[in-house]
Amino acid sequence: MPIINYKTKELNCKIVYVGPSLGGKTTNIQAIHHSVPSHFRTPLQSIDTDGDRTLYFDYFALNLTDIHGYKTKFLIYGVPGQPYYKSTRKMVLNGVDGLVFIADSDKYRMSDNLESILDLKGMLREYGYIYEDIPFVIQYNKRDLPNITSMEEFERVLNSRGSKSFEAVAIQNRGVIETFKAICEEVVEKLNRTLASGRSKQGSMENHK
Ligand SMILES: Nc1nc2c(ncn2[C@@H]2O[C@H](COP(=O)(O)OP(=O)(O)OP(=O)(O)O)[C@@H](O)[C@H]2O)c(=O)[nH]1
Ligand SMILES: [Mg+2]
Repeated sequence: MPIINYKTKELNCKIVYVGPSLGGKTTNIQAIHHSVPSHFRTPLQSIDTDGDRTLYFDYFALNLTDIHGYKTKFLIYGVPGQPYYKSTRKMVLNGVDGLVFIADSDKYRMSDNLESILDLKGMLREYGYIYEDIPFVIQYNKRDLPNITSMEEFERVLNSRGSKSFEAVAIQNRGVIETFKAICEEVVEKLNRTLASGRSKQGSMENHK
């Protein structure tokens, strides 16, 4: 649920990049951050890292133009993929409005992809969220590697929801923006529905005054 302040006409949407360790979450977020003009975004904070591995989380905020007269901000987060950092992942997932699952195409990492998506579903359940209700996009990253999982297998094993999915080579900036655009569109669509129902509720309350 986005944080909507009807009084100040501001709203914040939280998009979280999830997926197995070393799958390419931070690489995606860095590429998106780089592609946005600096006056639209805050500096990228990669809080606590060890080489390529995120130990806490990545974060930046993107200021959008108004949506329905609301000053809208997208808050972009990347979690640490290593199984050990579950409590941090869970904390970052609190209040999520949109999810991007970054899968690793390396054939030998299929079990890690699966473990990661099950871990995600478990945490969402613990929060009382319904996985199928949250805007969700999948990216099959590292398509440049020699031994990769086929798209058919990926779709069958990871994409039970039939969500939008994209092939990517994040280190070459391929598929990164397409994936980000897709999740933004899904989040905005849901937001439009939320705002429309908020307006009709407000209207019916005013009618009863
Ligand atoms: N070959 C290849 N390597 C990639 C690609 N995308 C990312 N990498 C590399 O994979 C490694 C891990 O990428 P990160 O973006 O740090 O992975 P992460 O998902 O943030 O990992 P955690 O923070 O541990 O969860 C880095 O060395 C990247 O350069 C890709 O498309 N192809
Ligand atoms: Mg990372």
